[in-house]
Amino acid sequence: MYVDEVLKKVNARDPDQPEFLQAVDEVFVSLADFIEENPQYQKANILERVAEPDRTFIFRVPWETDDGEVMVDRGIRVQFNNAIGPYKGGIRFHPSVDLSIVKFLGFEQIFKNALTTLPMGGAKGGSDFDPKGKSNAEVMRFCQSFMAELYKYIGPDVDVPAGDIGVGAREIGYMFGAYKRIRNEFTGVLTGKNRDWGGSHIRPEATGYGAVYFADEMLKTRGDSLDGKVCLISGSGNVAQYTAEKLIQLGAEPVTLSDSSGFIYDAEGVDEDKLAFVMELKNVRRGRIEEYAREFSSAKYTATDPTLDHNPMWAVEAACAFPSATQNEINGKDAEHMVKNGVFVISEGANMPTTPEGVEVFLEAKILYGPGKAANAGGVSVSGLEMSQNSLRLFWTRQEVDERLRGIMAAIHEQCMMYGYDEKSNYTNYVKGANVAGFKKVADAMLDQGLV
Ligand code: NDP
Ligand code: 2IT
Repeated sequence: MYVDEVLKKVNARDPDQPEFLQAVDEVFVSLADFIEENPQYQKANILERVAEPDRTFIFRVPWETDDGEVMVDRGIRVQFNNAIGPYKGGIRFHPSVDLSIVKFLGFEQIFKNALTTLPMGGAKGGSDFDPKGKSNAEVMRFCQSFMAELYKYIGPDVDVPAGDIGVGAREIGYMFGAYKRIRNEFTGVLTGKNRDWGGSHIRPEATGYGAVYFADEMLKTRGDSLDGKVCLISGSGNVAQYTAEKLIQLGAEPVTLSDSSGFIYDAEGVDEDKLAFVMELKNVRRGRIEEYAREFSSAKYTATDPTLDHNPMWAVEAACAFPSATQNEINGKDAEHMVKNGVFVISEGANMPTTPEGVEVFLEAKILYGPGKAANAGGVSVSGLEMSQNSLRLFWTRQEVDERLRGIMAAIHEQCMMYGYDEKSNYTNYVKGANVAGFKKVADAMLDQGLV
């Protein structure tokens, strides 16, 4: 079969890129029926073309520590596909970043961006630089060195990066300053900028808010709502924080948060005041989530145990889960624990947080499972709205952007239903729905534009 043949070729070409191959496999397998029913895609060999990036840049990033030590990190930008708009996607700074990670994220971004209804192609970038424990001056020097090379490949109509793990407002500020100086132009070349100098209202909140709006849309199909629901959240960074904020506003009760060292379980729930503590802890002092349990006696901290074959956080009794840390943080065993302990709504704030075995468990249990490329598309959507505002040279109000974000998440949900709903079983497979809807838009654009 065509899908299997292409998968074999992609696997043979990059056998050392497990995350990338995992992402491609998930998308292609769920496209199999659609491709068979629509032979025009096979005829133009769209699958093989869409799995190969337009181009990849890998570059050296030298910088100096405060002590004068010379460091060398690696920078990567993968421009994957620009069939429906300029390349768009975040930049990740984390020691685990390599070509496989950036390609998996860039590949996902193609279809995610297509779902947003906005004109954006797919890209991703990053570095194995670890911002943890670095001074502001060190982070600034790194960002300036990173941009001294990246500026050659990006531009407001070419490729517009943004944040991801380890890249927030601070890093975007330093990178924007460096780009502006080198190019002597003030343009919307990056999104996630501070609002005083070109950023959009709601961009910091967008991924978390969007993931909650998506969960709300899924619940509505069962005549249910988030009100009163106990929720698990992993991570404690940008996405986790604003997921918690919106959940609290909607009357739900987040009970967990985590970082790479461990997780907290707060039986009384994370409320507004406790969340303010987390934001100060993580965004200003850049401390560890363990401190939460020292501050609030209602909470218990559990350190990460690498010898376990599961994460006990996912075994906490709850109705909803918002994985918001990193890829493959939920394995098959975790997924089984979740389903057994009451979780029936999963809205993925992170990119590919569930392993293929875990996804299988969720789909078989026929619960409301919203995969990352649909559920976390709110972030890049408001990035798209930031680009629009930059082009218009004006700012929309907070309320206007939030309404647009709500509308976009509802539109994404509708697209998932269109291609994922099965009348016979009365069940929506959001994985299939998101993949087919995102793919169709990109593939049709590729057909229109010829063999390029
Ligand atoms: P942040 O850097 O703000 O926060 C990341 C959080 O996840 C931290 O709590 C971090 O803990 C934890 N984490 C990161 N890597 C690991 C790891 N290998 N193991 C365990 N925990 C880890 O990033 P974001 O909140 O922006 O991103 C979180 C997820 O959401 C990512 O998957 C990202 O790709 C995705 N995403 C982000 C968007 C955005 O707009 N920012 C948009 C769409 C998706 P620690 O501090 O210990 O590392
Ligand atoms: O994974 C993602 O969608 C992001 N990190 C946000 C990308 C963006 O361009 O806003």
